[in-house]
Amino acid sequence: MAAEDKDARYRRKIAKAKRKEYPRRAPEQWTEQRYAERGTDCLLDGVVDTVARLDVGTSDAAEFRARFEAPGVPVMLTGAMERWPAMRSWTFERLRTEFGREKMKVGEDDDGYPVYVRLKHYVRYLAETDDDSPLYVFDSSFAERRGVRALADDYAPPACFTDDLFGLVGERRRPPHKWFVMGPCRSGSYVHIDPLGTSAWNAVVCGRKRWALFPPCVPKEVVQPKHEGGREAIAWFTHAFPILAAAADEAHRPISAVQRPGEVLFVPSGWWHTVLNIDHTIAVTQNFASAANFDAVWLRLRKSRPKLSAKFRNSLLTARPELHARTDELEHAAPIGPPSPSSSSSSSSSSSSSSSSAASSRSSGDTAARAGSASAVASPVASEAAGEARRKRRRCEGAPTVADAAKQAERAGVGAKVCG
Ligand SMILES: O=C(O)CCC(=O)C(=O)O
Repeated sequence: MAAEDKDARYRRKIAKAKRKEYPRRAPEQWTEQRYAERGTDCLLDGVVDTVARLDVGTSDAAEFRARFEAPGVPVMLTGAMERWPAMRSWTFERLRTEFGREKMKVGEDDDGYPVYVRLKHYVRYLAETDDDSPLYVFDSSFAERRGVRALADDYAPPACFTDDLFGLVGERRRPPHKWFVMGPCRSGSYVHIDPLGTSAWNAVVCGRKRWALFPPCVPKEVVQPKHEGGREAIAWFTHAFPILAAAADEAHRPISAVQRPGEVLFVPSGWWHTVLNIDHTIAVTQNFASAANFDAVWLRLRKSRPKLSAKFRNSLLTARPELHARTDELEHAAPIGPPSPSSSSSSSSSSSSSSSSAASSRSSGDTAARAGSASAVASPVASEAAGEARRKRRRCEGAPTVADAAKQAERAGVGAKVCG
């Protein structure tokens, strides 16, 4: 094909993907805020990185569980990706040359169908785009598609995350749980809570990601205030972040981190989070159910996926009898905590449409479960205790704050870092 035709084809394909994902957005609206002109440094405005680092080379999974997973505290793991082939082979150039003809998911149309773009076109778009909040590859089925599944052999979950309870129901039945994530600077994920009470890890191979996190007790209307620019990560960081960073209630101030290549962020069950890519970024992220978030996961699953929850429970009988017994203890428990299922999770991989969100990609086929997770449960027997738990959540009592995060970080020997 002549170069001119190739060029026209590339433009047509990108325009078509954008139209499918945001049918009501005119082409000129993609750049109307002119964020690209402000440069990268602005994307780091106001960041004080207070998330603790834990070097997996000098600590073990037990330390991670005790200090971070059990109490539900975010942490950045270092030294966990050194042996990943991905660290050498996931470059934009190699992805283009080796997988250029393969398609990756960049969103969903209004009917929930995936929108795909060939990698060779996406890599060019990533390098050239001036879009305010560009299309974002967020692909949960890459490991099952013949053309790109080799990518899944290029990494392995860090040892801290080997407790993967949904694996018990089999690959075919389990909810989507791994995503290949790639996007240019300014792309990102709008504030959301991950589905089904799961926790997540997110590993960056290329580029930097800016994170803001809030504990589960912070109400939706606080973390998702009305602001200019739509439900885009870049608009949130530009308009909502500065206001929240100065919130009178310390618990409502975002906990910030800048994640660099080779770092893995642990996002505990029920935590709100939003991400802005500072550079062109490649990452992989997985959600998981473990003994630590079991109550939250079970209660969400039972409510939103009755058939799957029955299979899950069955599989626990032999594999994890103690957790099977826990489902009996939770028989009369109801999930408490943030948000109604439909409102809690509206992550946007690149835009305002909730149907095109990172969270919706994560929960495809599981829309009802796209829920705020509960990290605490109402006791089946003690309604008084449940009431107290609810009151505590409202007050964010005991929840880690920015100050706690800074202390944790200091203990881990990194202290607070000012970026940008
Ligand atoms: O890397 C990102 O954009 C964040 C992903 C995320 O928040 C999620 O998968 O829940």
